[in-house]
Amino acid sequence: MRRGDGETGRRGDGETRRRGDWETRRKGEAKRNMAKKDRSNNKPEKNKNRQLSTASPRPPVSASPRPPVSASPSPPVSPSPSPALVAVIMGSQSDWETMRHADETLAKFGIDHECRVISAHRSPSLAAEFGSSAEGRGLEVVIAAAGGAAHLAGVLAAHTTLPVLGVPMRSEALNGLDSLLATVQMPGGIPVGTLAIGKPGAVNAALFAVSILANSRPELRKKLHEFREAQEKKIRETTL
Ligand code: RP5
Repeated sequence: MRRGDGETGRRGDGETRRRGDWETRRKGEAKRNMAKKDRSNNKPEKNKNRQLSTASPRPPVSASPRPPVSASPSPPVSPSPSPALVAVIMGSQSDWETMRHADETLAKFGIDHECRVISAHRSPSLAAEFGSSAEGRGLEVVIAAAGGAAHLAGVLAAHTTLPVLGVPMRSEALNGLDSLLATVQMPGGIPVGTLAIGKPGAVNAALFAVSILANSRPELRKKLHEFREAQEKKIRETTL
């Protein structure tokens, strides 16, 4: 027996009004339920969207291939053997004012050398090309000068087993402390011999290169001794 029928049957006319009341209540209730259903139908929709936006995969960073690092050709490193024993490499032409002291020192000792600008970050493939071919070209020592985030010496050292001497350039922002730390703090495995910041580093890198070359060249060893003696003589003769 359905609940509504039974009740109506038992309670007669008086009950009809109550049934009417009940009908009204039922309709009202149905209406409220409908409204509630509508509301709850909207809610999951909202949640669904939120869930979707969280669960949806991230848009790919970029599907397009990277543009080439540089479209313009860099001057190639000559693959032919070089008469130069030492290379003086610097990250920018602006380093020349400092690095010309390395050039002059090497010239004083009569060392064949080459000077050129190669940047680890502005011409990375040229840096790799130079480092990889240095030994084959007959170079014996590489001097690398750079300023700021000065990774040139480390990058060249990564491509060659020749001794690489780093010269930190005096930078505008941090006075060369940045260059010094970037050059000297090589993780174990790829050594860079780091000299002083600026001009003294440039001179000493050249003298260090001469010392290395002098190991197998007695005439250079002799020249180094003479250089030291002349320096000492100058100090001894100094009067104030
Ligand atoms: C380094 O950035 C160079 O070795 C140079 O010392 C420094 C500043 O270069 P520029 O902006 O003067 O070319 O790569």
